[in-house]
Amino acid sequence: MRVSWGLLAFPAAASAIENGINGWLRYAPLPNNERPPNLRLPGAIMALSTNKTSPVYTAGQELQAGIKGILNQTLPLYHEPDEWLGSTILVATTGEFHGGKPAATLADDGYLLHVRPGNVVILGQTERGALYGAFDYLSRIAQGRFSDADLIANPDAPIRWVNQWDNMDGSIERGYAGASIFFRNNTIPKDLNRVSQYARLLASIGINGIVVNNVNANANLLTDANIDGLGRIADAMRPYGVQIGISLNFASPQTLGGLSTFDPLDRSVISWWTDKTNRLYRRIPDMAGYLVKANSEGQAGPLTYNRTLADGANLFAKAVQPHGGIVMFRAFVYDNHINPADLKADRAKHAVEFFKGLDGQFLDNVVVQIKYGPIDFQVREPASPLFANIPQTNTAIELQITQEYLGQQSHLVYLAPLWETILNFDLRADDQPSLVRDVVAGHRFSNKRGGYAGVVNVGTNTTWLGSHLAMSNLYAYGRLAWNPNQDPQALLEDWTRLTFGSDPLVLGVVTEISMASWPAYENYTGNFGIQTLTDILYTHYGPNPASQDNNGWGQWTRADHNGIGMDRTVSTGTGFSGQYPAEVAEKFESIETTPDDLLLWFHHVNYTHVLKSGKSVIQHFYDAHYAGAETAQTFPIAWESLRNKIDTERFNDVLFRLRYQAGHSIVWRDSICQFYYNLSGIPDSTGRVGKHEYRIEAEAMALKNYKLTGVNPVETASNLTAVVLVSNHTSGEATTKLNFDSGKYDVTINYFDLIGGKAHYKAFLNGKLLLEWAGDLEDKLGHTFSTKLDGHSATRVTIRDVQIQKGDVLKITGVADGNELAPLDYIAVLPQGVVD
Ligand code: GCW
Repeated sequence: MRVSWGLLAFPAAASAIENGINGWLRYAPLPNNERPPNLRLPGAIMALSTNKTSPVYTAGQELQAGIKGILNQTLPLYHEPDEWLGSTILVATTGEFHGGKPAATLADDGYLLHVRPGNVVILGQTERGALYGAFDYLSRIAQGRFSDADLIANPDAPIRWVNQWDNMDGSIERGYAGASIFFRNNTIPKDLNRVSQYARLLASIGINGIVVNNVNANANLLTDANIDGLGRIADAMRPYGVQIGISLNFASPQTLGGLSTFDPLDRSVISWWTDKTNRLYRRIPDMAGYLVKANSEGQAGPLTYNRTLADGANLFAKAVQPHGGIVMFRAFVYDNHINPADLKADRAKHAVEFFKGLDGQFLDNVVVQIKYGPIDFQVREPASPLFANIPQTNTAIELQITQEYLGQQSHLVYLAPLWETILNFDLRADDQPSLVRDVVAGHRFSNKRGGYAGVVNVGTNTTWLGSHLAMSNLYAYGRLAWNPNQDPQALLEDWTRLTFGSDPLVLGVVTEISMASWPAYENYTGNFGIQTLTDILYTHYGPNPASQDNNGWGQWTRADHNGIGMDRTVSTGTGFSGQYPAEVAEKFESIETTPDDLLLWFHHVNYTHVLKSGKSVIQHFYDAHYAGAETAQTFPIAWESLRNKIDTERFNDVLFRLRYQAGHSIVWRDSICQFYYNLSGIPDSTGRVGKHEYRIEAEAMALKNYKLTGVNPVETASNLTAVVLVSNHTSGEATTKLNFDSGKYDVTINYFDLIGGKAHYKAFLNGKLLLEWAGDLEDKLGHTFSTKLDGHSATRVTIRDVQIQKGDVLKITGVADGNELAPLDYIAVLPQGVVD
């Protein structure tokens, strides 16, 4: 009898401190009051597979560990039917259970769950389906849901992948949580424990594939040694049913193979790729396939040889076809040297221009992977019209879990509501309902393949994404890819219960701040579809609205003294709106029928243009920025109400980030408002912009060893000026008298925190130390923003509840470190309840 009582190394290895490593799979003990009094669990777990790499085998171990963690009951685990004749939690494939026959009601990867007291049956159509069923059952009991269940769950789409933008040197493009778990020093590390743990998280939300390296791919991935390393990655993920794929560099036959060409129709190139593919499949027989970024942002591609993008995709499709693999071919193809003076030029049009004519030319194991919007993961975009333009082609939607343009995990932005607006966007192809989610699942145009690709970019940080709260995005992504019909708030609540427990207060606060976060971020960054207004020429993080225009990247806003927005109409603009099917095109063609939230995406209007709300565009811009920043101020306060309800480690980490976000939202608000005020000359009708009655500018303080400096862009410093120490081996002081009525205030100090130094600061009131801190956000937030004084590095600390008498003296001392000259911008002395 092979009975196993052992617990797996990491599931439910309830870590002493909550460092995030188990994500939502903590299997934390369920409080007594959430357990049914007469809970009758079956006597054993029966996982019908003896193959240790089978997800069914994994499901057995996971059930055992989960039940132990959640309910503190150790059930024996068996793998063969005759080993135990009592009541069971049975987990198996339908084939194994029904003597080789799959169940007619189940799709690939689908599962059936039958729960009764003392009897649980979990059947998967595939081995991984069985594991998904086990995770579903565990999720129920972890959330205290013990009711009987009879359900069949089928995935909406077959492709539910994640992409990692990991480089072989161990860095991650647009990753904000440390180094790669897949690569180090141009090779694959020996210890792949984190890779298995990642696969476990992915499997628990129904993800069945992962592309492990950056789309800006390195040809050296294909050396024999690295192919073996990829094999080890696949081995680590296989027990969780997560198949690996890789990104290819189109020029590899030349750069790695030494051929004179990488022409996709050249015989030697075809056989080079065929050989590489065969080697890969020899080591990884279940490899999912390839992902290709070609002729985009400097990447090589077939256009170099006057071959079509379809020729390029089909080259790989033929190579993987005998192995059952697929090719995800990215539609992110555009010219990044377009002429801003050309009023017809429009990057948003490029994907359709490149791909529409190729419809029907892709082999059937090619899937065109399309970013959700026509530009690039912006805070608000219409759905890409390409979804409606290539009906004979398999498509997948590309979403970003990593928050490249959306606060880089240093701002809380719960993204599922954004994804929902895109997935529910009705393209009205042929005047028929054509929701994006039905297109990518293959339902709308009867395509066989299709689905979802989410750019995740987890790193070595124990929180995976760099922030505990950001994990709700990964969780929701997987669940939506499985079934896009689910409510983002319900998904968030599931995640919260699994991550923090079922305390209604905790649930309430996490739900409230997360659901408010995307609208707030949109409000304090860029409104009406103008894009996020991040610095697109540098790190895509802080404000720099001018960076969007007058360059070849094509993320233009066309803002000038009089107006703002891209005219993308057919009648007077770039013609982009005409890429949508007629009904949608017509709606966006006219200002009257374009929804306000996409107004500036489709139209150029004067700042004085009056919206449906009765407000002018510029006044709405000002108001939205104030409202968004005000909402962000409530996040840390709401979170603080959970002190003692959440373990200290996660409580403090989240609190630090939410306070940081509240401060940076003010930087955003002021920079954007100031920028458009400078440009338009139209004042805020309520007089807030540029006037700050509670602020004292650093340049107006008595300065010792400090000098005035400008910042770039200018609007990212209050009053357009900051101060820095006179040299990098010195310290200095900024002192001011506080002429505010006596009372209790929150004192904020706005400064800049740069890469390249950790300056030291102290704030004193009448000589008494109030706060001491360092410019070390790079450690505290886990990633670095900028080497300069700008909208990325601008930040603030807040000292709460300071008792101030009129005439008190506030002094800040700064000690330089490295390149960080202890920069200061201003202080604000805020009466209780006042948002600066
Ligand atoms: O938005 C741009 C990102 C690049 C990324 C590219 C892409 C991986 O800034 O970092 O490259 O999109 O999606 O290919």
